[in-house]
Amino acid sequence: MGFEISPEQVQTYQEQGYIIVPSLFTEEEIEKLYKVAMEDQVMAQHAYDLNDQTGKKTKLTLWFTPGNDIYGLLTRSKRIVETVDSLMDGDSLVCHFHSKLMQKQPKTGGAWEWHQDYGYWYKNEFLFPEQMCSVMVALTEANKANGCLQVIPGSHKMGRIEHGFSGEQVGASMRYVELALKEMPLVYVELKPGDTLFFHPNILHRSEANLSDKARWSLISVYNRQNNKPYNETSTSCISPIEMVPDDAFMYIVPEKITDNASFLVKEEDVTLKNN
Ligand SMILES: O=C(O)CCC(=O)C(=O)O
Repeated sequence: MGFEISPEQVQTYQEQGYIIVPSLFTEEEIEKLYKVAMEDQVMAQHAYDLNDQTGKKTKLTLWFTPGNDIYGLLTRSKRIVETVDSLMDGDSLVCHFHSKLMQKQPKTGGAWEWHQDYGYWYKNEFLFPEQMCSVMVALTEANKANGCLQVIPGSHKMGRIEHGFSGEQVGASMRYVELALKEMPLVYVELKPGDTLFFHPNILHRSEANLSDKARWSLISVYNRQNNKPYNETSTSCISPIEMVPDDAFMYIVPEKITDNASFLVKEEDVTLKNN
């Protein structure tokens, strides 16, 4: 155990807008997390459906404050916090904006339209996207058949693209997505459980519906620097420094159950999810 990002990986992130760290979490760790997540009544109570344009639904639960529960121990783990610290611009302390448990169910799990995460967070009035980073930990296998993430490597260098509403989601201007695809490839991010994707707020990405008979679950956490204060966000988690925990805390600490102290997002009816 123990992971330290290499200078080559930092350079790849800067050039491509993402890196995949294979097996950042062990099979045993992921089995433990996935089992808790599947049986977690609190997660289920706070889950909501996000409709894609065809009415297919992605189930997700979003919260702001990472605690001593199993999810918090993962998002606060040294191997993730130090990695995002190396990838993000700036030097103020690393904070946690929010985490989402993404539950893309077999046959019904919906698509995500092309977007940049900063297409959402711009609306929260964060000023410095380079001081933010998203991390996706695969809890199940993610592949083409079950609607894995697709990215356009290098597209983060285009800067922020205009976004409009796309059903209940925010979608990037398709004109710019089409132009991006003339210049850059489309890559399917296939992951094994425990593989972890670090991606830039301006990389264009999407996913297709899960038409397979296998679920695709992942945990996506977003990090921010303390000095990158949003001017349109009520949660203060994104400017509250993370209390980092050692990598093995995840296995040796008996985690608490997640509670309402995590500050779950409640989906407002008819309002596109500004926090994505
Ligand atoms: O996991 C997915 O299918 C898409 C998630 C995504 O695009 C996001 O959270 O920004």
